[in-house]
Amino acid sequence: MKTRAAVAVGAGKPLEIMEVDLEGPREGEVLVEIKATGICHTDEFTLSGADPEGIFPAILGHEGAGVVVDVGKGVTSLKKGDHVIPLYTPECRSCPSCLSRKTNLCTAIRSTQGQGLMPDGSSRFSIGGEKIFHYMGCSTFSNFTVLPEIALAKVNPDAPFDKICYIGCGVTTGIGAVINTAKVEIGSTAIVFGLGGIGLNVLQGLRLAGADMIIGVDINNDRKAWGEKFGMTHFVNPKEVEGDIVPYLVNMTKRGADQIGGADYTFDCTGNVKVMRQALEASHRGWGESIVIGVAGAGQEIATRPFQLVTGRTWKGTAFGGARGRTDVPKIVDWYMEGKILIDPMITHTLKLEDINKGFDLMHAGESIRSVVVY
Ligand code: NAD
Ligand code: AHE
Ligand code: ZN
Repeated sequence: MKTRAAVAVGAGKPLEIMEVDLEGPREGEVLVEIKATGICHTDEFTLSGADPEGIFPAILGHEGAGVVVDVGKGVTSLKKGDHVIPLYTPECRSCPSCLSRKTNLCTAIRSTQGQGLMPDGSSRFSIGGEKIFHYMGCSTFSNFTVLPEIALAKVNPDAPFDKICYIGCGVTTGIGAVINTAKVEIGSTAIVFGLGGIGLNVLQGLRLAGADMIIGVDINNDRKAWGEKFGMTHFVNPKEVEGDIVPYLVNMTKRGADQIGGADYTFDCTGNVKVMRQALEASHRGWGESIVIGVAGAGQEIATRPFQLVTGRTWKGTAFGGARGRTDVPKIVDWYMEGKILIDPMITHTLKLEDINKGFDLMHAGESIRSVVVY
């Protein structure tokens, strides 16, 4: 069949809208009509050429929602008409990682996914017989796409596609980082670095978890008002702080008789390795945990004095907020439908596929929180 898609033809080049050939689902695979897709900073990261796994030409996009159109042989958990959210972190429930119960990082198809291919090592996308690569196993910048059954979460059919697509990455990553990875307790203090599409969801996760002091840090002053909508209690713009921001934040979080300072939990939602260091060092001596969410480019490394860890701080990372997609994503959709979490205000722009490059421009300019393409 033919599908309309925004194709990433090369690093740093605008996406090109094209008619692409799409082969139907093979065994264990599902054909999905994508109804809406968010644009995440990770799409921009790969398009920029910074992603060591980036390959071109590819169809990017990993934050979608849609409807099952056809299923391949052997598919048992999904049928035509089901509403689904694609999962870049699948959940096979039978690989050593899934069975460990210690991680959400299912390994069933990770190696082919990283090569832009389906689990059998081939691509379903092509133009004139020339292969186009899949991306993060999802390729939601195509109106129709094929995914493995284990990479689809079946969700409430009443939920609006143009909002719940955001649960395919940003919402789940931010809230999950708080609940699944950090396991934040009531009354905690927290600092969130970067108040974009992920950071605001960390804020709303912290509010849900009952954190007390929630400091937001961003170089864009417009993000102060945004943070306040989602539970932030204090805002700091590092550009307006004289000297090192770490002692400034430690001082702000001083509590108790010893007046040591530092937050119980800190989160990097910028992808900047210098900020990751600041986040670790602004966490509390003895027990502070710093969660790395941001994704940094090829060749980038994090550094700190080992003393920071010797004195009891923990550096952790999280992918997809530690969520087990097929199990947790339907529940997060229900939380949205029940009004427990907010999504609508964060979707600042809705675009047609033809205008998808505008979504990237808005992100670069710091003008959008989330742009969503509706097919
Ligand atoms: P975004 O562009 O919407 O937001 C980034 C925010 O960081 C912006 O508000 C920006 O002003 C702020 N910022 C930039 N530099 C800063 C600095 N030096 N100090 C403080 N703030 C700064 O991006 P997003 O969609 O929220 O994604 C954030 C990061 O998370 C990206 O690196 C993305 O690739 C990554 N990500 C990771 C996962 C995961 O599973 N680990 C999932 C989704 C996104
Ligand atoms: N290809 C990159 C890795 C990028 C990365 O870490 N991706 C996150 C999801 S970001 C979603 O917006 C992730 O899931 N990581 C776990 C995994 O298995 O990729 C690189 O640096 O090579
Ligand atoms: Zn993402």
